[in-house]
Amino acid sequence: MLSCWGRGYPKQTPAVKCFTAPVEAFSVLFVSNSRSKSLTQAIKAKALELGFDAVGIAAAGNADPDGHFEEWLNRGYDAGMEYMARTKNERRDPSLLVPDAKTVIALSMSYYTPESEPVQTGKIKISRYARFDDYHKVIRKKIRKLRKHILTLDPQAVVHPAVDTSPVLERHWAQEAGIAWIGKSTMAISPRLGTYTFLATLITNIDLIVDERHVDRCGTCTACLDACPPGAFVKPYQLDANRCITYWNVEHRKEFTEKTPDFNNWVAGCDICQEVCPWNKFSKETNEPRFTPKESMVHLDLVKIAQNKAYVTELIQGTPLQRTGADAIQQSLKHIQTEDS
Ligand code: B12
Ligand code: SF4
Ligand code: SF4
Repeated sequence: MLSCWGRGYPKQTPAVKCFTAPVEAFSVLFVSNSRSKSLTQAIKAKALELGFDAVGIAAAGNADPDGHFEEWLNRGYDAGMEYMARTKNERRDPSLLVPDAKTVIALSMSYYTPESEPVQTGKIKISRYARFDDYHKVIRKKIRKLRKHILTLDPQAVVHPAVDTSPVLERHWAQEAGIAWIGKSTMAISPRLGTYTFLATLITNIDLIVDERHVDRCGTCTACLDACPPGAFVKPYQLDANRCITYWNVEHRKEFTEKTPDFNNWVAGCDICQEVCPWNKFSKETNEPRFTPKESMVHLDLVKIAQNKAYVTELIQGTPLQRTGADAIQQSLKHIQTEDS
């Protein structure tokens, strides 16, 4: 079989065709395979040219084959993020987003900068991913350009680009496409980029050459599980958002309750499970100038944040925290200051 089509032939093609098809069909398949190969190469080259640090391709199919996502929802680990359950069918099945979906192009982009090393131990912090221009905007532009490029290569193609907010299980596709594995922290980890990466995907109805699934390289390490202050990991690879600091200080926009954990000085987001991950010694500095941390997001003016809502609104303008809002940021700071007293 391998000698017939080569290692990367799309997984969903029935293997039997190779041996039973008549000569004409054989040549059609051969042409179609070499077309898939050149399309794949062209798409990957364009993705790298657009500034992505990794690109891989997976065969589209059930995104939750082991039922982990279903279990996560059933146990209520989605906390107040009701959109996760509402869109569960689409997250599990990419063909609900692109009819006859064949492949998923998975992408990642580093946002690591050496300046983002912890400079404020014991001080109030904003998570690294939120210290600069909103990645949704930056990456959305790039995936739209990649989609356009695919349409010039194949005008019949249907392509659904997604970053974060679309109902796509992005980490699953990153692992299937071989660009990362899902670690015990649930972070997608690349051995040459670490965890400080954003993910994106394009679901398509075109046949491309698929990559090997990434193997798990966490080994016996448990650093993230041991370090998480509120104990948000129920078990390795499973996070209960009800206990995660990031859920409470980024996603939860209502008043805090008795279940709200201590924030351990994180006013927005939390990087603890990434700071302890040994794979981050392989982090690669971002190539994206719009991912340069804003000085005012690294060295926080706590008096102004606490007392001046207009200042907070200005501070988070254009960053991922704009969606969280100034009221929520001020509420989080107050929560931290009460922890300290
Ligand atoms: C909801 C959400 C959250 C929630 C819940 C996080 C979670 N782990 O589920 C909250 C608000 C807590 C959150 C926090 C953060 N998030 Co978030 N989040 C998402 C979102 C929108 C959906 C994630 C999701 O589907 N969760 C459901 C769970 C079940 O799926 P999963 O996390 O992929 O987990 C897989 C495995 O854990 C496995 N699994 C589950 N249970 C079990 C059990 C066993 C035994 C096994 C073997 C496997 C297994 O199966 C799951 C499905 O494949 C994605 C964007 C997207 N569309 O995918 C971004 C995303 C995951 N977030 C992202 C980021 C950057 C963060 C933060 C780092 C931000 C910060 N610094 O504060 C933290 C990290 C916290 C953490 N350790 O996950 C990035 C992650 C990039 C990366 N390299 O992994 C994403 C991909 C956004 C993006 N486009 O870049 N997030
Ligand atoms: S982001 Fe913070 S609170 Fe959430 S799982 Fe990671 S270490 Fe725990
Ligand atoms: S800290 Fe260790 S266990 Fe956790 S994700 Fe990183 S390598 Fe895996």
